[in-house]
Amino acid sequence: MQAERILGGDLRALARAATAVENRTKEAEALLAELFPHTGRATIIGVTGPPGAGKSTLVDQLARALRAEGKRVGIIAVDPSSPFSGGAILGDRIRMQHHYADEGVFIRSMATRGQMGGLARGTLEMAMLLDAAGREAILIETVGVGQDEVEIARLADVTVVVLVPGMGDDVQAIKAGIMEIADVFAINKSDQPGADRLEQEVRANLLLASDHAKLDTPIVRTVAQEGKGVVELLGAVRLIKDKKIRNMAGLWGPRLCEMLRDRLLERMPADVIRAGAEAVGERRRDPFAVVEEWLRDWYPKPS
Ligand SMILES: Nc1nc2c(ncn2[C@@H]2O[C@H](COP(=O)(O)OP(=O)(O)OP(=O)(O)O)[C@@H](O)[C@H]2O)c(=O)[nH]1
Ligand SMILES: [Mg+2]
Repeated sequence: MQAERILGGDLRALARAATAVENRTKEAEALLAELFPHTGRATIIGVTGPPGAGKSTLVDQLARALRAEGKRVGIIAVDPSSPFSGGAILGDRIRMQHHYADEGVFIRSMATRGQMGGLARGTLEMAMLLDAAGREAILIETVGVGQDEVEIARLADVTVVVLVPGMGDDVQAIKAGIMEIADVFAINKSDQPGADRLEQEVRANLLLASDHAKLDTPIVRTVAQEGKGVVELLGAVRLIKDKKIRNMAGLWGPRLCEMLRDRLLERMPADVIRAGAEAVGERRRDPFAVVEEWLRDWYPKPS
């Protein structure tokens, strides 16, 4: 019933479902199961980068560009609840408010629940909901600092890493984490000095990457506040998506692997794992026997 309304584009049903997904209710799980056959169509674009780089402004502009093409958009703002970003979501809400009158843009935020990987899972489920609801493009904003953000970036079909001029040393600092997940770089605030230098630095970093395909990573300059470079950015995102689809035979494989693994592990009580590790650590048992026992006890073969 609710699923039908969501598939039909009912906004109130979607908003209610989004809240249920955010709160991880049993109903949400049942609903997502029902909606699942209708997922896999949306383009999921991750936008990540350091605090204040202009991610929200850029997401807002991308949403506008997509709306201009008549596409329906979903935005997920991930709040890592870090001390840096207190109030970031509120700020985003205010900045993005002009979309609220437009039913073609649906905005939701996700907050950390404290458990490892939980944020990534919740975000994937929210994206699945929006996908089923007919949002052709889903934009996910995360602050690119921690592990959660790297995982969320992996959920996206295409990940845009937003950098800004004048943060030379920071490129070094964040390189390990987000340089490698970038499919496209946006050098935002290109109205400020230092864009040339930053582009050179990013290129130099790409040369060091072990993955040679990374050498072709597009670098697009943007001035998000003025909407400059946004159409070019969207073009680069689409090219990357097409390329990935050709090379990887679909983008959902790895994502679903993660999801299934996640679900499976969730069924395994943490204290059982801990007790097993302890027994192995004390050399009372060997690791192979412990795993065999787990498989027997927790994942029995259907008889
Ligand atoms: N000069 C200049 N300022 C910009 C540009 N894009 C965004 N800004 C400003 O930069 C500030 C931060 O922008 P946000 O879009 O909130 O940045 P963010 O990366 O989403 O920030 P957090 O979510 O808090 O990490 C705002 O005051 C924007 O108006 C740009 O291209 N040029
Ligand atoms: Mg923001």
